Amino acid sequence: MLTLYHNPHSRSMIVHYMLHELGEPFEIEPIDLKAGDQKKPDFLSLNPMGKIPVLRDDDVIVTEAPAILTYLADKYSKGGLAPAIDAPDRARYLKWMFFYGSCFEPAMVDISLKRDTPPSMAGWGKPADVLDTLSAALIPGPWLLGDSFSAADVLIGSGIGYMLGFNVLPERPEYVAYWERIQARPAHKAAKAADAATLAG
Ligand SMILES: N[C@@H](CCC(=O)N[C@@H](CS)C(=O)NCC(=O)O)C(=O)O
Repeated sequence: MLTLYHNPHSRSMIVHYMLHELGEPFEIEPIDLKAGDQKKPDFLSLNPMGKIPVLRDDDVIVTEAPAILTYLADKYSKGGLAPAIDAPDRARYLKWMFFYGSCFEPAMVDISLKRDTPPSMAGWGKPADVLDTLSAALIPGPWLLGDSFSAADVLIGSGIGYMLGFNVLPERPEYVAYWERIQARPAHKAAKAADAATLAG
């Protein structure tokens, strides 16, 4: 059985959405971030970083959202959400799975804090280049791999939605249209509805 340690107001919503795309049964272990559940010894034994998401797959623990999505897509999507290991698109797919943590997130922090990290020191270079790289990948779309929706869209699409919501990402038409396409997916609607029901108590 798959168990997601989850709080709807956190990055674990990316994995929650992914689980709905997969259609695989799973359980939620609620984490109260304000109460500090993520810093308690039992939780730290799963993830010493004291952060969610954490996924348990029977005896296997996976942490870090991009790693969890990569794991789930490879193990459970029967090729539906990740190109096969020898498919030509696998390289492009992996690039986006790594781009999220190594370029997208740090660039968003730079923009949010109005911080100028020297581009030659930063692995993500200039935030403007991150924005333009995303734009070029999303035109014409509909997905990062063209016509094939993949776990990379679950990851990058969720990040784009989150950052548009926080007014960190500029409202470029290609970002807004992509986020609308993600939100129109039945799995995204189902994940959102499940979180809303939990929050309503
Ligand atoms: N690099 C991690 C980031 C996880 C993360 O920052 N989680 C936040 C919630 S969005 C968290 O658990 N914060 C609680 C804390 O730092 O105490 C990933 O991609 O999974």
